[in-house]
Amino acid sequence: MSKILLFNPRSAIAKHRVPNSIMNIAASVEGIFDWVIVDGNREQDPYAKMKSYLETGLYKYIGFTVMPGPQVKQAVPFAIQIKKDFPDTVMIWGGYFPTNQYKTVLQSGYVDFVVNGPGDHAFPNLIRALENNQPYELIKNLIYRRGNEIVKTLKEDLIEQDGLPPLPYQKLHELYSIDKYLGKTYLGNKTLAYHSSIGCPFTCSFCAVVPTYEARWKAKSAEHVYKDIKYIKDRWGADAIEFHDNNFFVSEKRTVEFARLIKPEKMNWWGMARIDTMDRFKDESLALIREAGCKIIFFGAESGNDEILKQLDKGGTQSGDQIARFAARLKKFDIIPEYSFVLGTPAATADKVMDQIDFDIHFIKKIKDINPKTEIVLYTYSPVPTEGSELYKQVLEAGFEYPKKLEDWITPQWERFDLRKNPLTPWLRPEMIDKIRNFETVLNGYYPTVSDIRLSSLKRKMIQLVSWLRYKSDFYHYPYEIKLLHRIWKYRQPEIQGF
Ligand code: B12
Ligand code: SF4
Repeated sequence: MSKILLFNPRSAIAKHRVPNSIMNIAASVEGIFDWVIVDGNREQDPYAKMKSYLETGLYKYIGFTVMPGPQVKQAVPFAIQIKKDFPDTVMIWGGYFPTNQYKTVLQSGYVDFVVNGPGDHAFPNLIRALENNQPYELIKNLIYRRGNEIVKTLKEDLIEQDGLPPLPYQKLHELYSIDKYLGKTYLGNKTLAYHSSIGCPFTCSFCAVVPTYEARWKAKSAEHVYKDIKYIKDRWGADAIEFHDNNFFVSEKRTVEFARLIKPEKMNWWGMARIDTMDRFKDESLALIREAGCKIIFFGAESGNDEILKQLDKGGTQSGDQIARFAARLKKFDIIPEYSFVLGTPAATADKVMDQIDFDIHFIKKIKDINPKTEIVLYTYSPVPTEGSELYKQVLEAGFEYPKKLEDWITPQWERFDLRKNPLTPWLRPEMIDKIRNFETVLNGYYPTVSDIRLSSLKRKMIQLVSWLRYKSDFYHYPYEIKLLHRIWKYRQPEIQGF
């Protein structure tokens, strides 16, 4: 029986996390097929490692997990090289990038199958079919080429998460020690990345989760999550948790149950949420969550402008007023809100685009006045193909186009696009991008993130002093002195380097 090689391309320079995406795929074939993981984060030369496995002639199936950005940078050249050196292998890609950019990925000619969304059933079913020379056309969640045509099979309902096989931590540990995946962060000395639910019930028009999970959400039970975490705590000493779910706090009941279970373990934790959802949580629930170790919560605030929230199809009941009120509410519970904003959405005229940016810059400063501990993460709007959404229609009408060839995604300008720092959207002029980036620099100078644990209090005070006048007088042009300090002190941006 042929074996499977699973590859997690490099996604971060340091602080590597348990590679949950590829681990889920390993779990799906555990006990059925032999597999190994090559983790690009943990290898000096990942291609050499993969080659050493492939040269044995035992590995026929190769699975890559690919999220946009740096993972594409390794995934593309390595896939090309593998197909050249080992043409009889079958190359299967999964994850957010191929799910959203499947046409370009399949037209490249060196990827044979894309798994469209969850791979927990699709992957083992596909390997079984290929291994036994059986048809794969009826397997759900697949995309593949048939001649010049691209075929998409039906989408499967979301799988009950408690029924999934456990992640093969012990086997991963034999390949790469788990201790090195438990990083020192603001939350603790050994922080575990855990994923407790998939998808999200909302349909925000700028979000890649929507085309992948189609407004569906399924979660593991609180009890299940607790047991998994307790196992890692007891076995490898994890003392903090980062929940990587798109939307951990969808259910107040599950959150409260989990908080009760985890409280005696004295672990700090972090997760992602929606403001309108959590604003409906009872005071007792918020207090319990904090007592149970939840120190900081990431929220997609997106914009203080209700018109833009509508354009972004933020759904629910989120409004600028609510965003501001909620920052004050969380202050009472000593939970740090980490608000992310999306600046640079399209508008009818260039002046309007600039006005929108100015509005949100003022709004962010207002939030900081209300609750100075609020962490701010700034993204520039980078379109994702949410077909059917009004916003995506506006994006196409404005002349925006994705690269036609897979290799183009690894050019520097598209890499910046992926990092949501410098999108190639036609309505955003250089002076607008400069304004956003310069404001971000000044803001990060005046309010350095708490998640940069290497930044001493002296350095914090120094950079605050240097940025003070600019911040207070709204003068953001050419903040070279702050940039220099950021560079010297290697200031970290949580959204790029890990939260
Ligand atoms: C952890 C994480 C990171 C970590 C990576 C750490 C690591 N382990 O390497 C860090 C913080 C570095 C990171 C960075 C970025 N990230 Co990120 N990240 C995530 C996050 C939160 C979790 C990924 C995860 O583990 N999922 C758990 C698994 C179980 O779910 P899954 O990946 O969907 O996997 C299932 C299927 O997709 C499929 N599948 C996945 N892989 C494979 C492989 C095969 C072979 C098969 C068959 C199937 C398959 O099957 C799986 C099981 O059902 C996701 C959001 C999310 N909740 O998924 C965002 C997310 C993937 N990131 C995203 C982005 C954009 C980025 C950045 C590129 C930009 C940014 N500024 O955020 C940066 C890039 C910088 C960099 N250095 O890479 C976006 C992608 C959006 C898009 N346009 O496609 C997401 C969706 C967040 C969001 N909502 O916007 N990220
Ligand atoms: S609530 Fe968050 S994860 Fe859900 S669709 Fe909107 S932006 Fe995406």
